[in-house]
Amino acid sequence: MSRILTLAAAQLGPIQKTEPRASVVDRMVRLMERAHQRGVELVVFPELALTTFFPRHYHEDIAEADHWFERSMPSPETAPLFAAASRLGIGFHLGYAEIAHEPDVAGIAWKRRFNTAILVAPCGQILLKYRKVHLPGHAEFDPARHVQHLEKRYFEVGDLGFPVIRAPMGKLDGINMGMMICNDRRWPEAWRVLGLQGVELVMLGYNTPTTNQDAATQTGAAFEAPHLRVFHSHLSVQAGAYQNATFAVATAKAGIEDGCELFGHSIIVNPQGEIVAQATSREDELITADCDFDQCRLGRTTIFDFERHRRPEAYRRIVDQIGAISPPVFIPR
Ligand code: CDV
Repeated sequence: MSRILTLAAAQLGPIQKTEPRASVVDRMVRLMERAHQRGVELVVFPELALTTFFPRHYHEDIAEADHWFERSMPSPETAPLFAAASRLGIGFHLGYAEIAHEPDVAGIAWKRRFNTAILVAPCGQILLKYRKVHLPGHAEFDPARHVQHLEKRYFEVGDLGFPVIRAPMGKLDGINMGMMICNDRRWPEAWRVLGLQGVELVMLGYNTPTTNQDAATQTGAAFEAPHLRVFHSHLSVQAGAYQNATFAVATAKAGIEDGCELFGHSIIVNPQGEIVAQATSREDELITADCDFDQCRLGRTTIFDFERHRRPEAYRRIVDQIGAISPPVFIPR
């Protein structure tokens, strides 16, 4: 018997700095309604889906950026998403900036900021929360850059690891679902930690500029052609899905936002690493696929049967070391 779930990536076109949350949420509800008409059971929205990608904007006082963050979920502004989910019987994944008042590792409670994603069941219950681990960019204003990328200024490194939940979704009794956010998709370690929990569906949102701004500052970085930006994004998701025998939904924000171009190209990928649906616009766009989760079985019982073939004793460097250490120069006898 097949285990089919109809999934959607709900790509969002640009959200300008001035667009109010209520208008964005309204766009998202429209996408959920279209998803429902197409029989979708789970919708994946992008990273920081409720606002412009604000880490491109510098605030000297970090507290001035607080208006980009959510203090509760749901909130009066996001409640229509939860209401639409329960009215339409659809689960959803949402990326947003989170302010949490929580103790840190030292046990001291303070105001903390994370780049967060949640998975919400059709009944409105939050099933799973993830906080972005791999924060790209920089913490201080960089005058050499055309566009800032201040994720390291506005967010703490996520403290929830890479969790997976097994829960009912759509007509399925149980499916193993995990999340990552944007830059995480480029790190095979993130995929494998999810893979080691038997993940069958990885959901991720992204905001990726068409131009590599780090390279654009000419700080010694080489040129990267714009078409390679899409290639590397897809390569990462397709490889991660294949090597962990999982479906993946990667949903973009797209188009020209506050004068900065985001490349879009949202995709749904099967456990063979094939793209089964791809967005073609830079607007709000819904792409869907009927995904048979029995397709996860082939990889995980053959080439990627972890129990039989993994050799963790040979992987120690992955956890013991952070940066690369070259071997000493070979000296011929
Ligand atoms: N939002 C992101 O994490 N964006 C990064 C960019 C900066 C390279 C990404 O990996 O797509």
